[in-house]
Amino acid sequence: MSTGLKVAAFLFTLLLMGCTANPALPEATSTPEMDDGRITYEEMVVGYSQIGAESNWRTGNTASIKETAVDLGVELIFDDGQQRQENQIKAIRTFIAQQVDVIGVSPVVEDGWESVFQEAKDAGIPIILVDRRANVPEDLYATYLGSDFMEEGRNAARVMVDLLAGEGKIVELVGTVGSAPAIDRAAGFREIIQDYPDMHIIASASGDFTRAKGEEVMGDLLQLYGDEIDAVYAHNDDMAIGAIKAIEAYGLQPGQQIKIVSIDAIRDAFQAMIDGKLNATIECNPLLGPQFFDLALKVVNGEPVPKWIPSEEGIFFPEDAAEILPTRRY
Ligand code: GZL
Repeated sequence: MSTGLKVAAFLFTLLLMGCTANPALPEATSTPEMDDGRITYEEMVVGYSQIGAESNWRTGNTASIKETAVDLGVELIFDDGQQRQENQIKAIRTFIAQQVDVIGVSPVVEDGWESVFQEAKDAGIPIILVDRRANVPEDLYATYLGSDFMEEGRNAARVMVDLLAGEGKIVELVGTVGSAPAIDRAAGFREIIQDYPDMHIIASASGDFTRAKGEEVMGDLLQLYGDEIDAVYAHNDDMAIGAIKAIEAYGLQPGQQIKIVSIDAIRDAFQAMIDGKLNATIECNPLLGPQFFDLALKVVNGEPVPKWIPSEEGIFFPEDAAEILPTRRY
């Protein structure tokens, strides 16, 4: 049967099956019958090196990757790096030995990847950076799918300027030291507040993006600065929620006596805004599964892709939280 007839037969079969593609999923960019050397989702083997399970954002990100693989019929080999770079490097080497078609990785920190990425390139296996960037030459990865962390930091600062009317003392809860979001969210925030001489970051300390560490570090900062603190800038909602607990334990009212702005827009942040304990959350979208596998198939099949696909993201405030919360998926 000619290719044209094969395609017609396949399309007719789809019509008979009443095939309704999941609208949330990318359209398959190739079909089994179009045997032009390209592979299909069902034929693709993907190795994925995830950072860990440090925050609700991360668990939402992992769920999106795993659920999309099942929906598309992709063979996914998934590794949880438990927030340790050496575990991620080991996983990438395993994927190379297993000769996967493509590797997805969310680098826990920006530096230290060049050698293992070169090994993947030498093995002919493309790498897609997901969520976080790595400091490597551009020829060592196919594309980066993730947020503009600088803009997230700028947006947090713009909200903070309004909240404090341009003056006040801020403590900063920093994400994982050396990670792209921590570096850029800090830089973006400072880029905006440098124009407000009466706004000062009086202390920065890392809560490693976790709730427990955020509570611990905020408790230490309260011991040092107490009610001198006007506001908290947290690089993610989980650390902000930890800080809320510490502020209440200290005897102050979070969201009222100490303003709080954070990033991610997880469900618990919406609840904290409803409770009047958080003043704003900047969205950082973890639901990257459909885009990731769409990119992976294109890269494996040699189709051109942009070097960066930025996520679309918003800003959320308490007055809208109750209406939006039921719609949030992570
Ligand atoms: C951002 C992501 C960050 C989240 C944190 O894209 O890398 O890591 O903001 C998560 O919640 O731990």
